[in-house]
Amino acid sequence: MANNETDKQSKIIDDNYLKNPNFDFTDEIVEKGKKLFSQSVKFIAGSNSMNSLPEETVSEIAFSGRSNVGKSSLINSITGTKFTARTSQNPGRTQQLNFFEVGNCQIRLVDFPGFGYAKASKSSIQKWNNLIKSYIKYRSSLVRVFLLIDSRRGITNPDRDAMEIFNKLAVSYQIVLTKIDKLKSSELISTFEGVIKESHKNAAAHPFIHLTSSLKGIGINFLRADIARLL
Ligand SMILES: Nc1nc2c(ncn2[C@@H]2O[C@H](COP(=O)(O)OP(=O)(O)OP(=O)(O)O)[C@@H](O)[C@H]2O)c(=O)[nH]1
Ligand SMILES: [Mg+2]
Repeated sequence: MANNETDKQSKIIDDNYLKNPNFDFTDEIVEKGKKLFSQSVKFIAGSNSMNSLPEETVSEIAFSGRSNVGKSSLINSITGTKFTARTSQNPGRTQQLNFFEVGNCQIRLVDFPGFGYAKASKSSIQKWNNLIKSYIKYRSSLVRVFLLIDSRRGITNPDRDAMEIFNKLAVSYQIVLTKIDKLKSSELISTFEGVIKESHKNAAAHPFIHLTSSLKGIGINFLRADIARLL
């Protein structure tokens, strides 16, 4: 992307954070986020059934969204590691709930399988969806769900289905736009505005929407800060 495009994009990001009435990232909370994720991160469990989940001893933050939206990449970016969560060009890489523990059992990040992955068999899609639903419904240590939306597409029907489930279960979720490095600034503005408008109609949606690029490291410190707030 040309440099002036990058500058324009940086301006949109500044405006998103600085002019948003829900902006409340102090230097202190940003530092707390950085410090949290300067610690080591380890994979502790991969679960494909409710019976095999790790014990609920630590608060958990889940990363949900369509297949290939960039969930595993975002976890790697937040934790500052390249290979903590496995990523792939091919949708359907993550096939179970993967749990990563940060620091000395301070918080866990949970990498979800993607929903809406057409190539998987119907029975495995059903199984993953049921597992995700049960996990969200019954996991009392779950403190926040991030719903990742590909900024090139904006909110699509599978995302709407997920939002409806979160609303029904009264699970607090927060939208994160991913891969913003792939958009021109004009496209980013129009997607962003559309997403804000639609998300405000959803009771359980957190009013602050993150703009991120795992590739370029954009928006990652604010995500770290929002996670650190939940400790
Ligand atoms: N340009 C760009 N590509 C990205 C970004 N984040 C992820 N990708 C690419 O998108 C593809 C999918 O990324 P993953 O992180 O594996 O996506 P996922 O949501 O975990 O996918 P599933 O596990 O299949 O549900 C990979 O080829 C990544 O390199 C980003 O910020 N910018
Ligand atoms: Mg994945």
